[in-house]
Amino acid sequence: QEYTLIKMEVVSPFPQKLGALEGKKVYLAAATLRPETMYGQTNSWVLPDGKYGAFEINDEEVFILTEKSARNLAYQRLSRVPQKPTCLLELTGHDLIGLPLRSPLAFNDIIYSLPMMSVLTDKGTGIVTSVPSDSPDDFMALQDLKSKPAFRAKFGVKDEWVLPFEIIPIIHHPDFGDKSAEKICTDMKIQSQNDREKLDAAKKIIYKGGFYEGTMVAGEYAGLKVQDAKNLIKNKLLDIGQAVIYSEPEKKVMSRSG
Ligand code: ZZB
Repeated sequence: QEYTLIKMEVVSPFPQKLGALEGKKVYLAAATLRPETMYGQTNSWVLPDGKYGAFEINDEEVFILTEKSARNLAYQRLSRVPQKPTCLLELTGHDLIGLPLRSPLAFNDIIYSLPMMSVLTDKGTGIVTSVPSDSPDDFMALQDLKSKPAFRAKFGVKDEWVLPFEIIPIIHHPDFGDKSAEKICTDMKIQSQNDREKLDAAKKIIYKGGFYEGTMVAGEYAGLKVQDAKNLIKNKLLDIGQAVIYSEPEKKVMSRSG
């Protein structure tokens, strides 16, 4: 599986927990298959109890991600010491909640790192960027945080990290319109981010239509088919140094989308 790693820059000053990293360029590195949706990012997702680390990519740059993904990166020439991940700081998802981020292409200037229960720490980097316009999982997880003050309180999530963030139309989907994730979650009466079976079905449907028949309605390539815009946007992010390619060895079990 080949992902695009989006470099979501942690905005300084860092909180105490990340104090040791001050002076470096620190990024949450989010693995995505949908670089064309980056305009609509509203937050990033971490698993609260997940284990993460701050790994040196070169002399200046540090990526926060899982150890497993740091090891894979080290074999892809993305480590300060060749083939060896070096960890400056061990962290948990809880330490990352509330970090202010500046993310490539996002229309929102600053977005925040938030908890999501379905983040898998053995897939990608364990850091996920959230595009609630086009991802049913992201839509429901953001909805849960918006509609349940107790859920925010449980993880120390401040209102201003969540409530101001609206769904941004990015892709026109032939069957589901400009906010396809919201539409399909409503149509399928999905209740929460834990509605696993329905969310997997919704994701499959949205993926297909969005990719094969979707049209960009935002950003530099508005008007283009998603199929045509995808690689242009991905290559642009790579060219300007705001993303890198990350490959993951195939697992025995296929990923949910096949
Ligand atoms: C932004 C985005 C926008 C995504 C969208 C999807 C969609 P797959 O096919 O199962 O491999 N993802 C990445 N890593 C993780 C993880 N560790 N745990 C949970 N989710 C993760 O799915 C790849 C997608 O799953 C990635 O692409 C990422 O979310 C998420 F509009 O990035 B995506 C219909 C989906 N739309």
